[in-house]
Amino acid sequence: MTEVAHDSDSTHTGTGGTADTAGETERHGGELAVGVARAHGVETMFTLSGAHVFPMYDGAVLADPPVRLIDVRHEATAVFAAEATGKLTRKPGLAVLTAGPGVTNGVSPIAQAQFSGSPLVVIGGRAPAARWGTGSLQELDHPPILSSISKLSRTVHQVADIAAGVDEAFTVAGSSHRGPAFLDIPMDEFFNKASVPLPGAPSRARREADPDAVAEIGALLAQARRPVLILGTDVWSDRAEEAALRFVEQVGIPAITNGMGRGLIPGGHPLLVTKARGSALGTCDLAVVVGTPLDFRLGYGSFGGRSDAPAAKVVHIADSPGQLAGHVDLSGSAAGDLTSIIDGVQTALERQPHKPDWSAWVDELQTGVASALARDGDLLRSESDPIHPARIYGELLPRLEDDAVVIGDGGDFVSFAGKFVEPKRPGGWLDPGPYGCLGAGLGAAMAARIARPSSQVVLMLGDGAAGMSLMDVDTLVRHNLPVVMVVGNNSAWGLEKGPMQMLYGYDVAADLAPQTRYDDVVRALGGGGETVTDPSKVGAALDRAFAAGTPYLLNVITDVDAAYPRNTHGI
Ligand SMILES: Cc1ncc(C[n+]2csc(CCOP(=O)(O)OP(=O)(O)O)c2C)c(N)n1
Ligand SMILES: [Mg+2]
Repeated sequence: MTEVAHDSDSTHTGTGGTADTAGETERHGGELAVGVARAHGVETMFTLSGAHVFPMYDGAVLADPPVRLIDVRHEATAVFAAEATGKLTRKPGLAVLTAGPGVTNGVSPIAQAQFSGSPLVVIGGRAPAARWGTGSLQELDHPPILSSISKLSRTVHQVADIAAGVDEAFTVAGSSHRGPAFLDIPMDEFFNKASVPLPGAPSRARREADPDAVAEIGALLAQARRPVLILGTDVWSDRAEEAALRFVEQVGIPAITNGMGRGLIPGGHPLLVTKARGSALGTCDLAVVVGTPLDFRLGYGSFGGRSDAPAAKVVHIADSPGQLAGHVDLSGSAAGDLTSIIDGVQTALERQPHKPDWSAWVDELQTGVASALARDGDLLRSESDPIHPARIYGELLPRLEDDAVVIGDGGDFVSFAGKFVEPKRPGGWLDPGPYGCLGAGLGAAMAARIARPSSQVVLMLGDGAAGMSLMDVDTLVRHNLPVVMVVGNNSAWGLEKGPMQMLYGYDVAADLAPQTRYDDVVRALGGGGETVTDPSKVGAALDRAFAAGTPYLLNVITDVDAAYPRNTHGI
């Protein structure tokens, strides 16, 4: 890509550039940025208005076809929506934030994208370069604020560099290990025009792992008597879903899924043992962990040791070397394209002289799965009044289609979702991830409605979490994005109330107003909804929500004492 011309004196006309210099059309900064974003697959821009970024809007309007603009009520929602778009489509989502407070309102979701490895590009406005240092409105140097929570964080100083800068941001965000990239562009340069060629469609380079390391993992598996495979978010992000299912079925290894890995092995599959997770992880002799960090969600990478079992060997497979655990004594590891690694491990295992037979181990775990299902069944059918949160899932599960997108935003209420919902397909489960940031819900729901236009979209909200983004129902209504929202309304920050009680014998700052009518909030904003207090009425209310064709919120009053039976708090 070469820089051809730079018109630093031109002003924004609203009609787009038409002059042709050295064979290139002259375009303003917004047109250039949007043109590059489009080449990287962007169809939607999530934003909240501010003059610093007007050129991005003009660029979106002028694009052919135009880029869809979703204008939200809080910048956090815009970035959560772009992040969820990245998770669902596996291409970077785009959020555009105005200078200063617009950018700082986006900080938490950018951190979430960094923690979850979500491909995301955020373009910020910036006070004009020509006035820098003189105290113009919202004159804040953003990149230092974002540098610790993004893969790339920098200012593009000249209009002629915008196309290359935006291309780099999308390439970095969309390459393993995926994550957020942030650029800000001074307002005067954004409105200026330049004649530069736009880059072509991006290509995806495969990163091959060390073949000896891959073969070694095959040999370790051949020796294992009680192995377990754990499949996480990056298996989905790295498009290794077919290899993962093929591997599990052809070698007969029991598997557990987490994060966006849920659904890689469909709910009900004979080799899926997530419901016997405690015994699988506690009594295995080899844990092969693919595409997820060995963090608090996986006992920091310590497996085995339960019921007198010895500590298990651990193998970590990641999409890039920087993701491999440094705090665990690994028996094997490989980093690179996950499809190649999984296929390579299978080939290496099949070449071993000894063919392991893990069917007795799978049967043992499936016995555990069957007892867990029986215990779950009692809770899912609970007639308790006030309603047990599990009853809501008991009514939801039979109504979910295979391609449904289920989103969790909350504490205990979402932990129950994790326990009960076993998706049939990958890529349809959005949870808070290791950053655990409340407030992602409305953004994720609008992203899901756009990315999966014909799928059910169900947002499970704690009442506390609901308060962080519910105003963005207004955005769902204005943009005609019908989703089903279910609030588990226990009138409390439940996940904090229980632990504070446990530690101190009392709690403060954990109660919310009793039985708030969150459905009325949605109705006031132009959607629909109802409050449910009787367990036998949850199912019919869900049917009305799915049939509504508008954003619809079920406000289900639940039992605050029905806390999630938690044995880890992530610390
Ligand atoms: C932005 C943010 N603030 C605070 C927390 C701490 N926190 C974690 S869970 C939780 C309670 C959530 O309450 P609610 O959404 O009502 O769900 P419940 O646990 O009651 O089901 C809180 C406050 C957080 N994770 N994220
Ligand atoms: Mg609550």
